[in-house]
Amino acid sequence: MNSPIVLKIGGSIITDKSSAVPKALPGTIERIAGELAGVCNENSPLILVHGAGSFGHPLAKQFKLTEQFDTKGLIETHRSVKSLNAMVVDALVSAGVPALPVHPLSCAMLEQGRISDMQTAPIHEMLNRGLVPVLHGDVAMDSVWGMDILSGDQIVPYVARKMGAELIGIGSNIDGVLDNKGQNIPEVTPATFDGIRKYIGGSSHTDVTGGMLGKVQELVELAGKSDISSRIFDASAAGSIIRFLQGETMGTLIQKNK
Ligand code: IP8
Repeated sequence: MNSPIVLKIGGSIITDKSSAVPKALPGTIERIAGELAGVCNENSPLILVHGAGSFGHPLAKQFKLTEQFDTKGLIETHRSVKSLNAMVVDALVSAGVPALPVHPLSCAMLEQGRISDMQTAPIHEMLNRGLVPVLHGDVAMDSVWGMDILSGDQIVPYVARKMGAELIGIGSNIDGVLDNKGQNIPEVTPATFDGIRKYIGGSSHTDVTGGMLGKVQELVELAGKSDISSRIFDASAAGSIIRFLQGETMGTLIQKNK
């Protein structure tokens, strides 16, 4: 099997993140499914991860899920993100992509908010069989805290390492990492990260998992301890996902020190 690509589509792309109640953007979900249908084949294995957007963050905030265990909050938030995942998987299957849902709640264990164990054998076998596993930001059980939020931003580097991926794509609603003048920074390495972290913001909407800074931090850490590069790009424009998968230089590349 060729090395898989792990692609995360942000919740800000597939949902209206400014909404306090779950609001999907079906047209965008269909557009992305169509783009993936055009480029997916058994020679280029793909693992898809999507964010929770307005299906997860407002509920997580309402039930204070980053601070406390809450049975109703746990159940309602999982049901909500699962319904978004079903929309994404349904759109992919309708477009001809052999996609299957993988719910992190059911296969990952956390210890103080970090993944301590994740059952990835089914994902591996799906890839072997030409299927596209679709994971998502979720709630998960935690051996110390009982539960916590598991961001897709943490799932992506974990799965990339376990599955031997060499490339990660993060489709966001902005053009990668921007400096204090709003200009794109084409490349970030562990060595340059400290100098630019002050420019990197959180999210403009309700986001319990750290926005852009949270993403970049995860990916810089990964680049520091592996050969895995990540590209953060603007996935809101039509054709952007195809261009990323075809290897176009866009957004910000995060890679190890030169
Ligand atoms: O949108 C967050 O996942 P993310 C998951 O990938 C929840 O950070 C439940 C808010």
